[in-house]
Amino acid sequence: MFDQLGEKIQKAFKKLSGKGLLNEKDIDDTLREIRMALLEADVNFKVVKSFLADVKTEVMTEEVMRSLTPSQQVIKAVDRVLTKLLGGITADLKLSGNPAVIMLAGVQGSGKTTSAAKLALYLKQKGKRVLTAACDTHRAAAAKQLEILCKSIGVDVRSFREGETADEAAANSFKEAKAGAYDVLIVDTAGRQHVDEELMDEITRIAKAVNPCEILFAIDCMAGQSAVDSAKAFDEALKVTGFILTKADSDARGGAALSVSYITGRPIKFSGTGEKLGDFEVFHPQRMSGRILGMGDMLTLIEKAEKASDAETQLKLAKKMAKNQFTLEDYLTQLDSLQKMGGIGEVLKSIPGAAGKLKGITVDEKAIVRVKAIIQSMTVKEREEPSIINASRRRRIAAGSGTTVTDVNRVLNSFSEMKKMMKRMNGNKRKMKFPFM
Ligand SMILES: Nc1nc2c(ncn2[C@@H]2O[C@H](COP(=O)(O)OP(=O)(O)OP(=O)(O)O)[C@@H](O)[C@H]2O)c(=O)[nH]1
Ligand SMILES: [Mg+2]
Repeated sequence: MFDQLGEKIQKAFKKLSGKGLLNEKDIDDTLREIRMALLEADVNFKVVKSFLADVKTEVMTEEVMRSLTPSQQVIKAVDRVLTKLLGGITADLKLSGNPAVIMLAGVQGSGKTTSAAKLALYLKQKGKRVLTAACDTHRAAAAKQLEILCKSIGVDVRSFREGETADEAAANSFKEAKAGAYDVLIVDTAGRQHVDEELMDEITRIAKAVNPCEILFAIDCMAGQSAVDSAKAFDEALKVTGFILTKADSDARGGAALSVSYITGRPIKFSGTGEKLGDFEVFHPQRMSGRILGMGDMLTLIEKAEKASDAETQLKLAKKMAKNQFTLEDYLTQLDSLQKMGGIGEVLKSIPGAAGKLKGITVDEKAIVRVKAIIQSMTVKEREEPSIINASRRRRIAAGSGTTVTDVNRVLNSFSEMKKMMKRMNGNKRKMKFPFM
């Protein structure tokens, strides 16, 4: 989402690098470029004005630090102010109550129902027992949607019953959650095209009925400043406790995401980065700023790696590598982890310094799928002992995986190269953690 903005700001920084001392004009020129970049990203003009004033104050008052060049100091100042703009420190969910109630709110189509299910999965993975409540009584299809999503992740749903109003449905869900000893109740509500009185009235009644500890407003990044306006109106009527950025994976310009926290004073707690239920991340202002400024995002990458592959599997693999027993089967496991981390492109983007260098390079994510298909078309014996794969077996594997013999040869050759490399590294008594990192 922030690709263009990041590119433009980084371009402005580039002009500073190589300069010795910076004078006020250099700084003003840079700030002017950043101003353009922010306005083009559809950031609220009031936010832009305050942002630039803060950066200038930071830069002008900053002590000269020996370890930083003048241009690095400007970057650092921008990073600090941008982090503040995005909310400062990471805001955790504050769960309290028995069960703790989280209510989702937002305008129509902003991603409430999807986010309710994503949040349920997120909490389930943290060991919580979650019940979701479908309280969008206006559309029967809405309850069905939540049911289908939650079924796919093994989370219970309580849909509204015939004749219940939304607040009655919420209150009854609360009773059931309590009786069923659930830790968390997630309440999905109805959206409207515009924030109107009727919606406010209904949602206020729901909140009264279940007393949520968190009211999360789903803000659609693609809706731009109008999303910020509705967030503000909503917050004034019913205090929200935080935001979920949705569709952050889109090519939205990012203005809404950059303005909403400043305009409302409420933190962004999560971001939705895709349609799949696992595409959901805790929002870290510091890391997001680093990403926009091209400083990479190693922490998110490490977290993703941990999620994608458990420590035990990694340890087993490391041992196998040390003994030179890494097989095609293990290779397959590694490819799975890589895919779970969002593919090669995502991983590369998170590495500091790599983001800029990736421009114009297209990563062929389908290559992973092809390699996986090839290995999956091999027998167990072949995966353990690739040397037995002769010409006729290669033809069979190619046919089985919908690829060509040349593709199969390429996979086998690169696997054999990889093993040679591991052997050399073992010989050097050097440790190797992950073949892809
Ligand atoms: N790419 C992408 N799509 C998303 C994301 N979150 C939601 N969507 C999609 O946005 C559309 C609307 O999402 P819903 O969850 O139904 O939105 P809603 O706010 O519940 O909609 P109403 O109940 O009709 O008001 C669906 O097609 C979702 O798949 C996201 O983070 N990324
Ligand atoms: Mg919905």
